[in-house]
Amino acid sequence: MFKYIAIILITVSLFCSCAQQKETTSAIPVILDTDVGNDIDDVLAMQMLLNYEKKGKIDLLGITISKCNPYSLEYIDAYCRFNDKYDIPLGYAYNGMNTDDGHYLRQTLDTIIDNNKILHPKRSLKDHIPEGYKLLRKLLAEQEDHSVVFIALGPETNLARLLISEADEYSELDGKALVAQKVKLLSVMGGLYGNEFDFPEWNIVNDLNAAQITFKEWPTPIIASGWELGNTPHFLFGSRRAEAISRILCRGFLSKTAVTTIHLGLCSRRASSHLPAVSPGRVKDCLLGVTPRRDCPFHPN
Ligand SMILES: [Ca+2]
Repeated sequence: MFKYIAIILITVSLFCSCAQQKETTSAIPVILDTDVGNDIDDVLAMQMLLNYEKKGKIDLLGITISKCNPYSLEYIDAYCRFNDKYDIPLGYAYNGMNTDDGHYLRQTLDTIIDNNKILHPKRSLKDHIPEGYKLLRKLLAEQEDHSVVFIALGPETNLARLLISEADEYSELDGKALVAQKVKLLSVMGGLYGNEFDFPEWNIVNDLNAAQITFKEWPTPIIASGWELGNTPHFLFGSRRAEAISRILCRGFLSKTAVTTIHLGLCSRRASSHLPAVSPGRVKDCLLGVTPRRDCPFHPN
C-alpha cells in the first residue's frame, strides 16, 4: 500500500516540477529601453509589460533609460514599486541628448493626495546607477542564447553604446557579438515609413548618430514601428474592436506607437530583415512584413 502511495507522490511531484519548469521557461525574457518623460505612451507600455510579468508571460529583466533626466530614473523606480516590482535593474544614459523635464515626471513625483505622495522613489542618480549599456551587457550575458526580446521606445542612445562596447567583466564578446548571441529580435519605435506624413521623426533625430549606428549595425532581426503605426491599430490587428479599445485607452490624442511596439515585439510571426542605414529626416521603404499572430497570448482579439 505504502509503495503505491509513494509512487503516486513521486509521480505528482514530478508532474508539478515539470509544470513549474514549463511555466518558468515559457516566460519571454524582455529588456525595455525607454525615454519615459516625453509622451505618456511609454508609461502605458511599461504598465503593459508589468502586467504581463504579473501573469508570468514575460520576465522583465531590466529597464534602461535613454532620457538623460534624473526625474525619469526616479519616476521609473517609483512606478515599478507602485506595481510591486521592487529594485528592478535600471541603467541610465549619462550625457544623453534629451535632458528636459517633460510634462509629467516632476508633476507626478510631487503630487500629493490625502497627505500622501502617490509615487515613492527609493533610488536616484546618487545611488550609482550603472551606465545603460553596461547594464545591458550584464543582463544579456546572463541570458540563454537568442532568447531576449529587446524593446526600445525612445532614442537609440543606449543601443548604440551597447553595440560599440568592448569586452568587459560581464562578457568577453564585444557589444555587437553579444547582441547577436543573446537577442532574439529588436522591436523599436522610430521613423516614418509611409507617404502620408513627412517630417523628421523625433526618436531618430534626437540622437541621429545613435540611430544610424543601431540601424546599420544591429545584428538581429528588427521590427520598426513608425510614428504613423501608432495611429493605425486597425491596420495592425485587423479589428475594429481593437481599434475602438485602443482609442478609448488613449483618449484619441496619445500616440499608441509604444504599445504597438510591444505587441509587435512579442507577437510577430516573422520579423523584418535588417533595415537600411537611417538617413536624416524621413526614413523610407523600411516597414517590412509583420504579421501579428492570432494565437499569440498577447494578441488583443
Ligand atoms: Ca518614447
